[in-house]
Amino acid sequence: MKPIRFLMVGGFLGAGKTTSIGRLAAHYVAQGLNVALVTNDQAYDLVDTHTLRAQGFQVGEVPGACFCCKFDDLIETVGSLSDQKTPDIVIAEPVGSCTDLVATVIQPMRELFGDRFELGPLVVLLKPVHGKKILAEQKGKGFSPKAEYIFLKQLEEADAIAINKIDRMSLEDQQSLLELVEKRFPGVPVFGVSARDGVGFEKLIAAAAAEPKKRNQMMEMDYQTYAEGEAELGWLNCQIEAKSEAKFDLDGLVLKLVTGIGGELTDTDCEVAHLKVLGQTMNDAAVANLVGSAVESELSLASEIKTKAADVLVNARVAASPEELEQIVTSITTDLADELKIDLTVGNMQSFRPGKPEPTHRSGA
Ligand SMILES: Nc1nc2c(ncn2[C@@H]2O[C@H](COP(=O)(O)OP(=O)(O)O)[C@@H](O)[C@H]2O)c(=O)[nH]1
Ligand SMILES: [Mg+2]
Repeated sequence: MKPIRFLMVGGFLGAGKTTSIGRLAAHYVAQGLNVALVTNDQAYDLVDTHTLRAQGFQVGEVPGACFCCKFDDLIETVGSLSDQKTPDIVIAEPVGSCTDLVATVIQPMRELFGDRFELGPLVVLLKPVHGKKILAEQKGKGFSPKAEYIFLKQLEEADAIAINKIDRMSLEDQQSLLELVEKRFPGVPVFGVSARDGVGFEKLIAAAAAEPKKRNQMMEMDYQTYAEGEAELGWLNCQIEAKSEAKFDLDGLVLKLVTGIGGELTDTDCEVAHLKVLGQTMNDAAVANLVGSAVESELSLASEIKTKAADVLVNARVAASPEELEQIVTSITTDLADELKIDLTVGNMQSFRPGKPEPTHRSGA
């Protein structure tokens, strides 16, 4: 049997992985290939899974911890995607606070299941909002040095680095970021791309088709700093049931939730890594995102509908304690329910700090 090509698109929280994977998958489908996707998160109820399924893709999910700690679940999920028709390509999205993926996922897959999988390169997206500050070693608000350690380790292990969201950057900014990356990671292919509008995407497609680089040894990793950096990011996923006698604007609701929660977090000096809210009905969906405290909230998927009922999912990853995060999400939801005259019932609250990463396997070479 022909091996399944296995690709991962990595990068920090909010870098544009889900957006890129959707575009990459559409490219392979247009070539007549059978594509399946795998999402991953520390918690359950993932916005990304819904976003990619809404685009018509077959999506498996590995919730509860990152791929490296749930290696067997990843293999099983990929296996279940083959139930109907074996995919030609599987594209997996690792958790945006996860790193050391070559040693703990790609290399073990090669060693243990080399007959089933053809392992592709690790393409990592650079998130400019936080990347510029971290690479230029600027002082000021943002993440702690331990969270920045994860950001840099993700880039260090990349086979190729794609600076995403160039549609929002001047040519000068693109050039200076490119130079910072080249200086810090010499020899690694780096290019600019916009996953949203497709500019430069042919370079990402080419990078994903390339052979992974030969590694004589795995990246050095300080698991203590990694664990502490991850634990500084509070995690919250919850559901909100929205109901009203009169129809309400679904896009307005998801955007107001993100803007309200994001505003409160920024006011309390808690750096947002990624806050996303999905609102959906049987047939329609709206998604709003915030990817940093210094940027604006945005509606990334408009439903353009008014409805009397919707299911809402909130996924927040923020440099804040889970208690603080939960309190802010709950109080903003209560305020919005009053303001918009909608019943908003919060349920299935999961809020925590990610536990210490304990990979199932870690390859030495
Ligand atoms: N302007 C712009 N926004 C983008 C681009 N790619 C992704 N985004 C937005 O960035 C946010 C996070 O994207 P997402 O794909 O969910 O990031 P992930 O957390 O890495 O999976 C969303 O609002 C996207 O619409 C891009 O190329 N340009
Ligand atoms: Mg994502």
